[in-house]
Amino acid sequence: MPPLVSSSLPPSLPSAAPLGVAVLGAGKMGADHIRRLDTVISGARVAAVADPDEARAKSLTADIEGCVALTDPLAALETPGVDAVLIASPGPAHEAALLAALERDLPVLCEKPMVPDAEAALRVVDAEARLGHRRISVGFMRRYDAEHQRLKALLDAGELGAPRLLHCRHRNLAVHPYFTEAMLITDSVAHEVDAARWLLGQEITAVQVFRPTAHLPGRTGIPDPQLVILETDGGVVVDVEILANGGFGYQVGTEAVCERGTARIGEAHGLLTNTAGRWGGEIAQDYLVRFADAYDRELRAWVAATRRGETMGADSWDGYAVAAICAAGVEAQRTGHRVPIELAPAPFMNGV
Ligand code: ISE
Repeated sequence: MPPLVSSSLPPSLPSAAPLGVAVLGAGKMGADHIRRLDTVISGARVAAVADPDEARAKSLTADIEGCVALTDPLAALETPGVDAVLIASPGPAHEAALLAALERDLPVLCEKPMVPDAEAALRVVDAEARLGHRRISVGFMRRYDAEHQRLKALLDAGELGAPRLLHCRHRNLAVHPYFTEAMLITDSVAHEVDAARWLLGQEITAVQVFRPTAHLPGRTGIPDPQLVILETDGGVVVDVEILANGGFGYQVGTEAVCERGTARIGEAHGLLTNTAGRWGGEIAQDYLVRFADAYDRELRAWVAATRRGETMGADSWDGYAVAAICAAGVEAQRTGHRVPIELAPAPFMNGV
């Protein structure tokens, strides 16, 4: 495989014009990105939106000048003035959209998971390698969260010595009725898988999942919470508490235990009050609120990088690695066994 270069301008982008973005998927995440691109991020405009629900696409784009609302994602990629693609459709639709974007040599920001299964992820990695330059950035937004960035800088600086353990907790208020037990790993713990690889600069080599035997199934009947143990090639153990239906709010936190100290992020956000002999604070109810700044920073970085002809953040290899590790995680969840992970040979140098 040829080494991939990351610098190649989008084929159709005139230098001073805003980056025309086609947004595929206008659900919760897509709608938030459409708003962000339209009102928060400079240097870009929403040129097309495609969603199977045409009425929804139309209502979200009614006030956006020059934006077309469509049902067909391929038609969105072909819309005049589209220079780049933001994929926010459900995971199973990602592979076709990514391959179509690569065929047209369009830069892509793809929401996580890049694709839900490892074989499909490898097909995407190979298609980008054949193209010969990087076009894909994967939207693991924690890499853009200020607290996660500070933790990474601290670990990289080595001030606390080598990391030994990461304790992670990931608690959702509630998940949709369509959420399956496997999605606890592929949709939720996927974030910790990416964050651990990125924070530590190490690869994950084995996974084990502990499910409570005495549980009160939530609305979805998912045994909740579960404990996922990841081992890395650098000898670090990462434990992840994943809670689907916590019922009180959205909490994401990590504590690194290192040779000479510990560091913790994700404790408290927002307003803290002191009154009537009590102190208290607010818990964000949702990832769109908890990580709002991270999403803003991520999109700003993507637009700027794309305008320079570059990609940023997690790449397609990271997308593949997370898919493969999560597939092993689902097997571990199903069997109760420790599952070793073997990644395919990397077709090009990657971020880890
Ligand atoms: C959701 O898709 C996300 O990406 C959230 O960040 C995560 O916390 C949640 O569990 C997922 O379902």
